[in-house]
Amino acid sequence: MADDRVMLITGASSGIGAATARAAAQEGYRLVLAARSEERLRDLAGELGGGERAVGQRCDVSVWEDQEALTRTALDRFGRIDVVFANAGFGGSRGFLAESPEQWRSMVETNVLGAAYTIRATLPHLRERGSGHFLLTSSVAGRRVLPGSLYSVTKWAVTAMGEALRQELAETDIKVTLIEPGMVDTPFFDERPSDALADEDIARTVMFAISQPARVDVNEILVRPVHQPG
Ligand code: NJP
Repeated sequence: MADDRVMLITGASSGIGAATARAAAQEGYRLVLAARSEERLRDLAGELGGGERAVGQRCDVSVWEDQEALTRTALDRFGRIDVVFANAGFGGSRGFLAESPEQWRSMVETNVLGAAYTIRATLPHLRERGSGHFLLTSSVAGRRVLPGSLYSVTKWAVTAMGEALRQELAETDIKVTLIEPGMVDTPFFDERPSDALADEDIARTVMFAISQPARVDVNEILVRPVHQPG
């Protein structure tokens, strides 16, 4: 229907983002799906009803012009954005001599700047409407420091970003939620972990946060698999 709520998801081509898209579609959301893998987005948008229900758009979150274009597509296609899920991100090997300087740049630009750009591109619309909901995927690693982990540092930045945004928007009806997963079995890992959460476990936490009454703002949700100690 033309007035169904709209969720924009970055990092929607796999894992947590794709699972959340499926869960949200079940609840009647129209979807704007963003990532760099166009083909996967096209397939997922098709699976979720295509045209009137879901659109996929290539967007490198570290590129401001891509983010502006993404918001434009959402508004041109659906006329509104109710929920913004800034979820794109990736990790790498731990150690301050691991990976390469280029990999570090890309990780910081994706995980930190990318989330900030998503907020910046969509905030004018949410402010104009006076309502809406931002969710940012941080991590358990954004709550505790992991040895030698620049990834953990980027997720601490995302945790701070969520709280900074929440405080900025506290005078409005716009909500902000940090999603902080423990280990989740997704393509995030080159070798798939055992004893991990499933992507749909995190999708359910997102759906929980966005289905609360208007007066309730769930600020953060940290979810570990039962056997994860740290
Ligand atoms: O991993 P994966 P998750 N621009 O690899 C996209 C956090 N997290 O679902 O661009 C735009 O299946 C990439 O798409 P593509 C994690 O840090 C995870 O687990 O096509 N998009 C894909 O859709 C991340 O923030 C665990 O390659 C970009 C998506 O991001 C979020 O959960 C634990 C992009 C990654 O999907 C989703 O990761 C935790 C770019 N520049 C936090 N770069 C875990 N899995 O255990 C990547 O605490 N993407």
